[in-house]
Amino acid sequence: MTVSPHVATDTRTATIGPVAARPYAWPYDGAVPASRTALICIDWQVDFCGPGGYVDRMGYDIALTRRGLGPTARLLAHARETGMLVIHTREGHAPDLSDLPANKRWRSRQIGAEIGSAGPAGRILVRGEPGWEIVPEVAPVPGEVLIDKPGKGAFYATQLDLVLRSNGITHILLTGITTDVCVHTTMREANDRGYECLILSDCTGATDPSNHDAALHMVTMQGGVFGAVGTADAVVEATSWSTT
Ligand code: C5J
Repeated sequence: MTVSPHVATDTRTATIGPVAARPYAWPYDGAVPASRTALICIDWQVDFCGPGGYVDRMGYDIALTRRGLGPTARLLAHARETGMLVIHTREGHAPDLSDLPANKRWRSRQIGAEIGSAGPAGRILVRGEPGWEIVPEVAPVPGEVLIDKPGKGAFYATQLDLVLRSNGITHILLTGITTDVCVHTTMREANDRGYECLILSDCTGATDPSNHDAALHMVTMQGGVFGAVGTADAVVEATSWSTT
């Protein structure tokens, strides 16, 4: 994991909100400085959206998981311009598979894409392999945070919470794949820790469109049980600047 100082390079400061979202205009507290906001890009790896990767090997359509790449690239540019903390996550296991639970390995074998086995993009879901890399469209730039995780949620067995708190982050924008698995798990984990979350519907994707829709719908229950659902354009439109 690489952490570099979160330094503003501009005399202008950006504020985000209120963002048009469901079921409430985000955030709950009206607006938030970009400096207290993190954009988390979850698992935009070849294994989840590239040819020959894990999702492809399982027989799912990678067009579904690639659908959010364009909007995410635009939102990334906005996050960099406004001074948000940008965090990228990667799901993967040590080359000796010592951090791979037996049941996760067994299940992947059932669907013909055993984690750790050799595939067209290298060993499936193994750190350091071509399939584990983030795709070029949304690749990290120097200074951005990288979180390597063995599970679905980005908080489990990682330093994510420490990084967020050390940088004064209170609000989180979520992009990535897949909507119903790693993005949702991370949103739930973040929400339970008190972070105010917005998931971007156009910056996510699932291996099954109805799962994508259902995952987003779940967020809107109970007045926004895990946060709210918005879009990249709505975040950009809700950004204002002031000069200090
Ligand atoms: C999955 C992920 N779907 N990144 N991982 O196994 O959502």
